[in-house]
Amino acid sequence: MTIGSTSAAKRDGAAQYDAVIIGAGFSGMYQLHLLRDRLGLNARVIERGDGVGGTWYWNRYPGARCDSESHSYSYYFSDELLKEWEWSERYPQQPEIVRYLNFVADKLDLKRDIQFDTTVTGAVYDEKANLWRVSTDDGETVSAKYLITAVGCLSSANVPDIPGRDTFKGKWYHTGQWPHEGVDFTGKRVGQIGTGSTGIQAVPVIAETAKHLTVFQRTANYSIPAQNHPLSAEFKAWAKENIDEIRQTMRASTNGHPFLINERKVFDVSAEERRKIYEKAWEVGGLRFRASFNDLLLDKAANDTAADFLKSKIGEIVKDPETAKNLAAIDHPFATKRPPIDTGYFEAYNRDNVSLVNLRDTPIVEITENGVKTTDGEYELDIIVFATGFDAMTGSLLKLGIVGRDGVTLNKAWEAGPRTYLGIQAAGFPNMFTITGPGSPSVLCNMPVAIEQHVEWVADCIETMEKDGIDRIEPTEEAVTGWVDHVNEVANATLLPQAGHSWYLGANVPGKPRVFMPYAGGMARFRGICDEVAEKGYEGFVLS
Ligand code: N01
Repeated sequence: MTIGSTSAAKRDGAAQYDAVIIGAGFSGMYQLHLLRDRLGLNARVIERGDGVGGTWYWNRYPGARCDSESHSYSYYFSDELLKEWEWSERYPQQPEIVRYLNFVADKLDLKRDIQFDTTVTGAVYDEKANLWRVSTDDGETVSAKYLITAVGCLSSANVPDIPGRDTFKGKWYHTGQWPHEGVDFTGKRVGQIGTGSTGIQAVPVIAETAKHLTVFQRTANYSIPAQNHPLSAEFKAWAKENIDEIRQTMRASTNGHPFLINERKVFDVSAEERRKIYEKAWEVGGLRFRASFNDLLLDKAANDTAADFLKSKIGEIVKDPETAKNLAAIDHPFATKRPPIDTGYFEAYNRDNVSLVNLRDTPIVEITENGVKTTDGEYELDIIVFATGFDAMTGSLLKLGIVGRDGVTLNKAWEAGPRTYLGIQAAGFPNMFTITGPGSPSVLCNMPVAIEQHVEWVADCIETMEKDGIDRIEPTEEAVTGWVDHVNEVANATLLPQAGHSWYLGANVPGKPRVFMPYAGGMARFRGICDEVAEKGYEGFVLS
């Protein structure tokens, strides 16, 4: 166990806190700042890693880079932080994000209240004392009135249980648990399983040094060029001079990005004009492509036009016709799975040392001691990279060993799928807040925007409770059911559920209940709902 500073240890000698926060990524750090520095509460963060960063602390795979534009991938609660920090590229690389979060942690003096290298093993609600008893892998138990999970949505690695995996004589790695010292691919035969956002970022970088890279693709994917570049001095100055405007745009937008979705519809324009719009969006690059029209996720025929455009680009880039055909054999509407953005992904298949295996035609049978065996034969490998994603949104929460009122575990309460009110609380778990929990916009949004909203809402709620002498807050079953229904209703009004194998639905993890987890009603709308709930005296919650 490492306690950030001795002053925290002394002050916290009684091992009883006002709040325990689990996780020291974007969410946990800001929550600590607000509870400690604004409300004057005694809060401790417990963090598994030996540094801040959360998702970005663990995801050190080759090519790891954020798909949000750097000037928007920042805390916007402090102009001072925004003015002092300088991003170097349009999209920040993982090491730069970790440097940024360390800069914030140091600036706000957060580390003294973060307990690093410590894993939470259980969190049990003691109804009599109205305290959460949080135990950790170092044998300690601490108590707190408030339990705040800030464990991230994509932090529980999904390593598929492919037969024979443990017999493999080479090395294997999951992208979300990447060795800190890095992996040397020089002269190695590498196999990569998975072509989601992560895999698509990793391929071109691994290909640069590997002797050969074999990519095992189960579901073909769209990808849009990131068009990454170093930020100019003019842009950096513009971003610092227009903080209010950028903040306002991000807060008004559906996805929390610093651009709005165009209001025109796909069939409002001619086919020729549409082609020009898509070409321009392709050149601009990144997630802005999705904002070209406002009905891409609402109307399948409209979506087909974007899908056809993106598939045609694959055909233009990839020289080998068979590889191009397999890469473009995409079975879901555009953006119904999180659309990856890339730097040289499709181009990498024109290299002599990169090849594609279409697992839909020739599925993996097993992993052998020498490599990966498909129905078509064995691929001999020295290294296997699992870019196979995460047990998203619920995986990390359900590993915490949470037990609520009457001894009911969170795993039991959510056995048919997660059930929250506003993504922030579950019935039967008083004073437990789940930052960016299932039922919140989170992963459908530029994460820092979603995080700031949730963290600030929780801080305001706790402030009200402390001022008014309220002991407990918990949603009613009725409010939870209403919210779960609303989350389903807004998702079903879009094309999103049509990607039947997406992690939004939990479909990537065998046995996981199929429930559409994030809130698809838009970040701005969600913020309005949360504000209204608070203004109406926390409607839907029981305060006692
Ligand atoms: O994971 P994924 P990811 N056999 O689940 C395949 C965020 N992110 O780590 O589609 C063979 O999307 C699976 O195939 P299929 C972003 O939100 C953000 O790439 O299930 N293949 C798929 O191809 C993203 O959406 C940034 O058929 C198997 C891949 O593995 C989320 O993280 C950067 C398999 C997994 O794709 C997750 O992305 C990177 C098996 N048994 C990621 N199991 C930012 O910029 C799985 N696959 C912020």
